[in-house]
Amino acid sequence: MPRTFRCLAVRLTLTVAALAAGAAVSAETGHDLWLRYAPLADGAARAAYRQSASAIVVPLATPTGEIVASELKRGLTGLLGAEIPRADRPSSAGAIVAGTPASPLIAALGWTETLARLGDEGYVIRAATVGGVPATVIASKGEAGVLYGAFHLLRLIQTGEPLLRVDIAERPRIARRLLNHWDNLDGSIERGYAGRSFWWPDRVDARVVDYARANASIGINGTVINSVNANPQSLTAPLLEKAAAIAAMLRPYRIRVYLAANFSAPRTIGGLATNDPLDPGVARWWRAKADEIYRLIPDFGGFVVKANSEGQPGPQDYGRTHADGANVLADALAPHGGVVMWRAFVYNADVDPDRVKRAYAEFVPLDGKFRANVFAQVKNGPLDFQPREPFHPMFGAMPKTPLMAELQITQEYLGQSNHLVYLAPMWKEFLDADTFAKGPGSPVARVVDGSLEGKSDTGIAGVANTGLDANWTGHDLAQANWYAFGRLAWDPGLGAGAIADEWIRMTWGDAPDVVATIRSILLDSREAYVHYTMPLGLHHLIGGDHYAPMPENTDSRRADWSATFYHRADASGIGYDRTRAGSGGVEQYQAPLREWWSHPASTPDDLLLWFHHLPWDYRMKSGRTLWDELVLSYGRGVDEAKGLELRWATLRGRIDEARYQAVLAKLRRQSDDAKAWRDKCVAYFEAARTRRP
Ligand code: GCW
Repeated sequence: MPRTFRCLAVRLTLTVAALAAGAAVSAETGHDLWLRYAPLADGAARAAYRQSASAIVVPLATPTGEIVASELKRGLTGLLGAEIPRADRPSSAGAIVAGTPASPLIAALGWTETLARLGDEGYVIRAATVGGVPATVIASKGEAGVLYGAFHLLRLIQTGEPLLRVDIAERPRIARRLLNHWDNLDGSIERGYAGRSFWWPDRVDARVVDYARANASIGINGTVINSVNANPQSLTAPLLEKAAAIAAMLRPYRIRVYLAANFSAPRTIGGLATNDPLDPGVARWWRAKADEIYRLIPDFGGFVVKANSEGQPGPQDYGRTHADGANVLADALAPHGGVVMWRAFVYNADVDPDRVKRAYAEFVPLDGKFRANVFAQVKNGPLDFQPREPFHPMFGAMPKTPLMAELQITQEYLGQSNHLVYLAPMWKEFLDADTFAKGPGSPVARVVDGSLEGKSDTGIAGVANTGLDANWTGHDLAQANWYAFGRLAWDPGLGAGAIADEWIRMTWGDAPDVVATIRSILLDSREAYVHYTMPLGLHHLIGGDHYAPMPENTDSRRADWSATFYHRADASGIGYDRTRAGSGGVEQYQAPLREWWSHPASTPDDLLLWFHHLPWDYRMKSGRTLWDELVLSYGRGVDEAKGLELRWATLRGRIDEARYQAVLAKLRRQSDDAKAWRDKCVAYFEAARTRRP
């Protein structure tokens, strides 16, 4: 066939394929996230589900019950392409019944014991006979569980799971599943790459409702609505009233509001002469402030505090400890049931020459000194949200203190909203990492969920990647990270691939080839990013924007904001020596990790230069020299980034054109940026390697 005809034929085939895909190719903005409820493509499946969805019965006359009913209606109507009516009781086969044992319909099922075991947020979804007719029941002891169960049921349909003989029992493994918004009161967002804030300075109501729905659908039950670099004004009466109005909107979705508090509030907004946590007047001030907050927000969650970190005020300004500081706030909140999440993101230079050792050095000696309602909030790694870090050694080292894990959904150091990096594999690496705190089989996930050390209050926080951009997250594929965070917070045992599958089916469609292609793109993206930015355990090769490669960065303000401080590349070699001969960072890990990571041969390649400074001709496990391996990795990353783009290009006509093009443009940029990373880093290290000492 002559070339022009061949092109025409290909184009025609594509058009026909696009038409066949029908609704799937209509323009989409991404606003609907994974709650698009697009009609199921498979007519037989639609018909089968309609048999199981003849009516919606929600005997729960509360705001949450109303949300459950309207979400089921919206979801089922969209997915099944027919109006599903609401009813007071099931009258024909196939009703969907959702409620708590407060309703006689649910109480009559005799499930009380099971529901008690699953708690207020847990639920069952089961086929049962209700009022004499076969039904699918969503039941929970609490309203939150009914809400979560309703979203789960919709997810079953969205992902093509059969409802016949359904028998599901779920409960969250972690109690507090929070988003942290680094939103400033002027509407800007620190490290936000998807537009301005929807809380400040003025609440954007339509956004807030959809935000609440999205979070409820993945089990998020709390949100910190202002930045940890907290403006003390956040705790003044007018802003507390704004917070209360937000809390009122989120409450029926079972999301509690928390606030970031500035430790200097007693002085700056209270007019006191000091913030000294041991001063009785300061303690009184915090108690009165807590009382005021709870009058406005009866279910207020508590405070997150960044103290004595990056210039923020804190108890050390008065010669007091982090425990003294946390406890004064904790005592004020305790009568109301609130908690303090005291951040362990501290790295004061006088504590230790190695930045990654400082938080452990300051906090671990305080284990047992915090009030029961204090969490230490600890980032996944000891540096700062790098593309790859070993887990933070505080996990497993503070058996008496609840530790709230802090993950970053916004991709500050991971390409921001330009690069696709699906974060679930990275978070799984963290959650599955064995701390050896109680011998082998002591993963971080079991520290965080409390089971390893018998902790009752548990939590995990994700720094949000949302903003006012039409698609919420800037990059359409970054929505997957918000989704994955919620799913892992609910159950850290879920797999990154399984979560990706769910998200893709709900967000893009369920044609097997589409799912497989997007899945492979997502799952390969994190390792690709590591390869072309910071391979072999290198870290912090950036400047102040935390985006572009800047291995030459030597920051005059602080050595530990530099790149050279970490890679230490010169003619003798490259990497940060954290063995006993170096900074001794390995000592903060339990045996046998500290032994393994003391020797290059027993350190995994992908953390090699995190723990070791090695000569360029060091022989890697592959047989190659370190230098060759490094260059290879940069090149591989570039190829992999290109591969993401090429695989995406095969989706043309298989998904809606608007999002197809938007993502393609981002992946092209990513592919170009990957080359820039490779070229800059390889040239820089080559020069360092060959420079005469
Ligand atoms: O990652 C760093 C960021 C800061 C941030 C800080 C923190 C909110 O560069 O922007 O401040 O961490 O976590 O406190």
